[in-house]
Amino acid sequence: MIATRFDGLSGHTALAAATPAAATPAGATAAGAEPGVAAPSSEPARWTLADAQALYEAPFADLLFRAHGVHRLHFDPNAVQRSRLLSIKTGGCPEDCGYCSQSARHDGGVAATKLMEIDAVVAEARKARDAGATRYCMGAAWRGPKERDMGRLTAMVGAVKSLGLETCMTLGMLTPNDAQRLAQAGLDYYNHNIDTSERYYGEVATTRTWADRLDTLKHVRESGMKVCCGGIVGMGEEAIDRVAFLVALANLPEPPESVPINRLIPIPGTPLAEAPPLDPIEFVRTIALARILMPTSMVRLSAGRTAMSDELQALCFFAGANSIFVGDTLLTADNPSEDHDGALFRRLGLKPLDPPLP
Ligand code: SAM
Ligand code: DTB
Ligand code: SF4
Repeated sequence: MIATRFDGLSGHTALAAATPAAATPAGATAAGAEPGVAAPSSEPARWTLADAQALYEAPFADLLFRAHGVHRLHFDPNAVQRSRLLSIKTGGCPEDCGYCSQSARHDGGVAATKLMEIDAVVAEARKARDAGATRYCMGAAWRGPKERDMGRLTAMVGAVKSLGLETCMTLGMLTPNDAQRLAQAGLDYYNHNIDTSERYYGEVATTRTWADRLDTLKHVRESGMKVCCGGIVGMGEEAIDRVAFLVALANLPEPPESVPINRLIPIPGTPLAEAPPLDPIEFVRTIALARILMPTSMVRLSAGRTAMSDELQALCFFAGANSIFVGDTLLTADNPSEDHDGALFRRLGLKPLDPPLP
């Protein structure tokens, strides 16, 4: 167990207020009685913005101690899942997300391709599995899938799953029927990010609303698939937007099982190309808060690692991140090399984390 000398965290008023059981080791409060949450017996726990903000703004050591304690309660802190991404349909997207290289509305966006054939996807997935990935995420630059694509997509899910990989897709907005068909095909997770706070969303994308994103998440949840939902930080938002975005996720009727946290990769030609870089300490605070608010979810250190030092990534793992994307490319942007990540795992004594059994 973690040393108890600084367990109370009571020196910081705001953090103490969010930690009613001050004598309890940080993070050791039973699930279902999460600190700072008024939890009426039959209702799901609800985080208030004020309690979450107090955690986010706490002294760094207190925040990290608390987040790491929560992390250790639910996960092996020395195990990190390796996931792999493939862009199965790139570019030419009609949406205007200000961060994205794949929008047809931005200058210099990547060239548009057609939906990949199943055999080509399976060949890539097999290579990823043989290189150690246990989760395979397939992304398409669409507003949403078209009826004519659904047959190929569902067959693709079955073929990739039969390799023994956990499967995830991100295809844009889904109707209830789309979600049910993907679920029936065996898709484990659907990724659909709320990306930022409701307040800031309109600064980032105008061709759809934050509420549209929640509709798709509802259809995914009702289909029985697991929800993968996170966002991007470093888009010029305020700290309170980062807090509000995580509170929104934690307060969903059921929090997402998977929470990707992306740090903006500035893409030339996009509206966010010149966004001021986010302070790395703020980034770690975001990861730590995600871990505390969603104790049993996978917190995925996603886009932006190429611009992060090993030390920053080590802090993110300590704060509760337990998945990364491996391989030289994400969807369209660069990612650290497998050699670099292998060395990072060795330096930090990390081992691969297998996905939990269904
Ligand atoms: N078209 C689908 C959609 O919007 O739901 C899926 C693809 S989209 C590329 C998936 C996520 O990747 C976005 O929601 C965003 O969080 C992240 N992302 C995209 N471009 C990024 C960038 N330049 N830097 C960091 N994250 C990015
Ligand atoms: C997510 O939140 N991050 C991944 C995954 N979901 C699909 C995508 C990151 C994309 C980074 C930019 C690019 O490669 O174009
Ligand atoms: Fe299209 Fe998705 Fe990129 Fe937005 S994030 S422009 S929806 S591919």
